[in-house]
Amino acid sequence: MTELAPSTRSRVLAALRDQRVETASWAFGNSGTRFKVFAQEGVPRDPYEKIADAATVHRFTGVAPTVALHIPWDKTDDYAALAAFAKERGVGLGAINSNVFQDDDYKLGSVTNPDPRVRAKALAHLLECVDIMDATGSRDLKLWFSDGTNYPGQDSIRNRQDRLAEALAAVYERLGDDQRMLLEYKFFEPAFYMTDVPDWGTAYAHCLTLGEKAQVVIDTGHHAPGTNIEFIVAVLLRAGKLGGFDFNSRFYADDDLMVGAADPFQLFRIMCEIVSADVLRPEAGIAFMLDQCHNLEPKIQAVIRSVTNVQEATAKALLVDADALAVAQQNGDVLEANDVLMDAYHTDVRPLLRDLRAEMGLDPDPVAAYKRSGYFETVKAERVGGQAAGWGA
Ligand code: AOS
Ligand code: ZN
Ligand code: ZN
Repeated sequence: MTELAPSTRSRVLAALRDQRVETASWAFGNSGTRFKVFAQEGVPRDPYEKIADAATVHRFTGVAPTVALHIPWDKTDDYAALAAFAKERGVGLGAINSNVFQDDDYKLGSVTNPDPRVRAKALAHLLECVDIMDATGSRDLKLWFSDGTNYPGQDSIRNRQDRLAEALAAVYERLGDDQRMLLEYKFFEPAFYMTDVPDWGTAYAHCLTLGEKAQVVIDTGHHAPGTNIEFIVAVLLRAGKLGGFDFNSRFYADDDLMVGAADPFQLFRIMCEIVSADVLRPEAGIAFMLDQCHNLEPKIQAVIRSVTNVQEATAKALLVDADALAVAQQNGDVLEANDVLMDAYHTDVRPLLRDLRAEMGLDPDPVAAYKRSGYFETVKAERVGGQAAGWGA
C-alpha cells in the first residue's frame, strides 16, 4: 500500500477502531441445508455456550461486542442472568430475533394467517420478544416473516397486508422509548408465489406508517440476482429508515455464506454508501449484524473471518478520496470518478488492519491467534452433543 497521509491514516484507524459488528448466536450452532446438517465438534449446547463463542470472536477481533439472540432457540428462564454472563465474558446481548416460522400452526402464515387464532399466537410471541428485550436490555427487535403464499388465489394479498399492518402496530405500541423494530424483507422462500414482506419498498411503507421506532433491515442475501443493494442503502439512509444489516453472501438464493466471500466488491459498495453518509459510527444507530450459517466451515473461525471481511470492505470505503470523487462527479468525469472508487477498492488494507489490531492490543492475525489459543480444543472436549442452530435440523 502506498504511504497514507498521516491525517488520512489516523482518520481511517479511528473509524475502524469504533466500528461495531454484531454476531449471531445461531451462527455457532450446527446448521445445514434441507438435505443434511453436518454436525461439528465443540458446538454450543445452550445459549450460554453460544455467548462464550461470540465472546471469543470479540476477544480476537475487538470489534464484535454484541451477539444477537433468537427466540426460542436461545430461550432461557433467566434473561438477566444470561445478560450478566455475557457481560462477564466481555460482550453484550444485541438484537432479539423472533421466530414465527417453525410451528405447524404457521403453515399458512403467522401474523398474516387467515385464522385469527394463529395470528393471536404469533402476536403473543412477538410481544414476548419485547418482554425479553426488557430483560436483556436489547435495543432492537428483528422481525422476519416467512409469511406468503404458494399459489395465485391462495389468499387475498390485500387482506394479508391489512393483517400484517395490524400486528406490526400492536408490537410497535408495546415498544419502549429506547427500543426499535427492524423489519426484514425477503423476496422469496419459503413462500414461492408471493411473500408478504418481499422487498424494501413494502418494509419501508409499513415502517413509515408505524413511526420512527420502525426501521428497515437489509439482509444482503434477500434480493434477486443483480439487485443494486447499495442503491437501497442510499435511499433508506436518505429517508432515515435504515435500521441495520443482516450481512451474508449469496451466490444463488439465501445462501447465508460468510459476508464478503461471494462478492467483496458489493460489500465495498455498500460500505461506501455508509461511509459517505457518515453513519458508520455506532451513535448513528445502524446495526451491522451477521446473519450466517456455517455448514461446512469451522464456525468460530468463519465468524472471525466474516468480521474481518467487513473490516476490509470498510477500510477500503474509508480510503475513498471523497474530495477527488466530488470534483470528478461535478466535472462529469465518469472515468475519473470510477477510478477514485476503484483505487480505494484495489488497495490492500490488510497491513493497515494488522496495525489497527496491534494498536488495540490484539494479535494482528485474529484467526491464527484463535487457533493458537486452545479454545477450540477445550470446547471440543467439554461439549458433547452440540445443538442444532434451530432450523434444517
Ligand atoms: C431468514 O431468511 C432471515 O434471514 C432471518 O433473518 C434469519 O435468518 C432467521 O430469522 C434467524 O434468526
Ligand atoms: Zn436475515
Ligand atoms: Zn435469510
